[in-house]
Parts: sequence; structure tokens; C-alpha cells
Amino acid sequence: MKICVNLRSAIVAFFTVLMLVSGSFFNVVFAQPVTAPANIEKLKQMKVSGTDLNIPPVPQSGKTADAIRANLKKVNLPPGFKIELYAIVPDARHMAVAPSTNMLFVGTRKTTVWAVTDRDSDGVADEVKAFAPSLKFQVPNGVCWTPDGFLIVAEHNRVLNFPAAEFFYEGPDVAVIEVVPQGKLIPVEEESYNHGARTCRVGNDKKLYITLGQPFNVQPREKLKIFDEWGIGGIVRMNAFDGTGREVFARGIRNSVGIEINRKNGDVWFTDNQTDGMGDDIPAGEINRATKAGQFFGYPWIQGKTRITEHGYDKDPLPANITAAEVLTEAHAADLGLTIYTGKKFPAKYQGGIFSAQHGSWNRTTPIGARVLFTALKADGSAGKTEVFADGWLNPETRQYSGRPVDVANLPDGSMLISDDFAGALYRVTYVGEAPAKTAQR
Ligand SMILES: [Ca+2]
Ligand SMILES: [Ca+2]
Repeated sequence: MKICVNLRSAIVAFFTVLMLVSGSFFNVVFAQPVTAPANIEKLKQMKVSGTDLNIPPVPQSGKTADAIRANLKKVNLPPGFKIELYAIVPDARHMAVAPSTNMLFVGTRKTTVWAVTDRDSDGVADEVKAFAPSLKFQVPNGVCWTPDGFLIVAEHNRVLNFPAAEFFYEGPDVAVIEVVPQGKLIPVEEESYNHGARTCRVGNDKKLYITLGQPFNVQPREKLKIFDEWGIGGIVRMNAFDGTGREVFARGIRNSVGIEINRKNGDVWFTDNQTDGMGDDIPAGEINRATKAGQFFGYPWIQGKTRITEHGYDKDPLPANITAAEVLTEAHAADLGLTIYTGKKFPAKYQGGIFSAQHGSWNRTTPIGARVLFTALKADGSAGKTEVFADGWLNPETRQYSGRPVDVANLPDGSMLISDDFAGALYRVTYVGEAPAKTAQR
């Protein structure tokens, strides 16, 4: 009954939004999208696309699942914590846990957004299938929620908003609003296969924040102006339903692939990936905090404490008013998704602190990363100590990965999910207490 009420209110909300944005809605009805043009236009008018109603599920048992479970035995966690396979999800990247049902959506750097459902509420997903398969996504890496439960999907160069995604996902056709039409998030000439994965969050101000990586190792000087105007190498924010009011929120960022809001004070936290080719140990990776709009985070003149030499930026005087990183992480570990733990089941020291995923290096003499860090937050909202929370997906002897963490997310029951795009899986971390959990044995 509750679901029916929710569904009805979601549909009402959807049409309300349609009316609110009807100007832009009808303007774009007959416009482009590069891929599957007919289908998105049909879905925007709540018409069926003709896509097969049966969406094939991803097998959740068998050899792959067994191998992943075996690999998880090598993962190290603090005493009392347990990690288990939650779901097989190919290319799993950033996660958006549904506010009111036992499910989540998972972005990829390919063409699929996955819908993952735990139908029997036992803490393991039972069903993984493509979300909105009648649409063709392009690098739909970024997924996040509006406060009223509309799902945002931030692609490389388009942003979509799905009202009532939690209820429509059972079929191939879902209600959709184009927040930013294809080719309008960045200029089409600036599209790139490098640093093209977006991440998003809706802030306490209800605006949609999107990270925009700049596509170079270090951007050439002739790109500075246009990147500045568009917020490439930065974070932009806009109305989450029609993309209006867009502005550049933060600048001076190389390639952020992780953003989180501190709901207590509205701070915007984000990771920044380090410059390649400057040696094994510099520059540091960064975890940053933006406390207001308009802050400048130093790139490409400085990263961590290292002046950037490519294109001679180190010869320039250091720009004024650089907001320094809150946390410097080891070079090349590739800091990606981060989330503030909002549950109550982990020990007190973890509550309200930041968990962040490191994907692991690809170009370091001694590989590093493939782990999850924990950073405590102080009472004033700044970062305290950072420590390794989970590692063991990288074998230092063979230099081989058995997994590469991408993102971290809260589940409503106080457990935590970690996504892994190498193994193609989601893991669930629970706190079972330091004494042997006898009640868990059967
Ligand atoms: Ca289940
Ligand atoms: Ca910086």
C-alpha cells in the first residue's frame, strides 16, 4: 500500500515537474539525441518504446561468484568487520542507493546503468539487470538522488533525471527528463575518452553538483579560458530538473571522480586524481573540501605540494587564494568515490567520517592502492586523521589486482557497499563485533 502511495505521489511529482519545465520540455522533444533518438522522445512522452519487456538478469552464482568470494578472503579489515559479495555487477562504478526500496543503481563507464535489487532483504542482492535498456547511455558513470527520490544519471555529455526510477525500473521504459541534453554538458569539441567519467550529488541547496574532469594529463594553456568558462577541471552546479541556473562552483581541479556532501553543514567534499609522469611519489592525490562557491583548488599550477612542470606552469607565480587539500594521499593510488558514513552500526569512531576508494595505480614502479581509506572529520568539519580501512585486492609480489574499488555507499541498515569495476562486483561490509559472532553460525 505504501508503495502504491509512493508511486502515485512520484507520478504526480513527475507531471508537476513536466509542467514546470514544459518550456524546455517541448523545445527538446524534436531535438537531436545522438543515440536512440526515437526512444528517448517516446519515453519523455510516457509512451512505450517497443523494447522487449523481459530484461535479462546477470547471473549471480557460479564460477565468477565463487572466485570473487575466494578473493575476498584476502581482504584485510579492522577487527570486527566482515566483507561479503553483495552482487555481481559488470563494470560497477558509482552507486546510488535507493531511498525507499531494497535496491540501488550502479553506473558504468560503458553504456549500461544497472538496477540491483535485494528482493528478500537478506543483505545479498538477488537481481541485477540493466536500467532503462530502451535508452542508450554513453559513459553513465555518475548516479545520485534528488532529496525527493528522482534518480540523476550524469553521462559524459548529457544529464538525465528519472522520476520514480525505483518503481519504473522493472520494465525497459521509464519516465525521463533531460536535465542537460546530449552535447550540452561540455562543448562537443572538448569530449574525450580520457577523464570523461562524471560523478554527482545533489547539495543541501537542492542544486545538482557534477564533477567535470579536464581531459589532458596537464591542460595546455590555450585551454585554460574555455575550461574555466565551462567548469571543465572543476565542479558545476545547476537546477536538478531542467539544468537552468548553471554555474561553475569550483575550479582548479584536475580530474575529480568522487563527490559527497556533508549533510550537517553543506560542505562539498571531492577527490582529485594526481598528474601522471612526474615520478612514483609525486604529486599527492587529494581529498578536498569546498565550503562555498567560487573556490580555486590550484590546478594546473600546483597539486598536493608539487608545482606542475608540464607546459611550464611551475615558472608562473603561484596564483593567490588557493584552497589547499584537506588530505594528501599517496601518489598514483587514484582516489575515486567517497561517502560520509551515516549509519549507526559501525563503531563510534567511523560515524560521520569519510570512506574513500582508491582504484590503484597503473603507472607506478611499485603498484599502490586498491583499497578503502577512512578519514575522520573534526567537530569543525575539517579532516582529521586518514588511515587504511580495507586493502588486500593488490598482490605486491605478483603485482596483480584481484579487485579495484571505485565507490563506497551507505546501505540503510548501517552496512556499507564497495563497488569494484575490475572484478565486476559490489561488496557489503558489516560490523559484527570483535568477539566471535556465535549467533551468526548456523
Ligand atoms: Ca537477497
Ligand atoms: Ca588541489
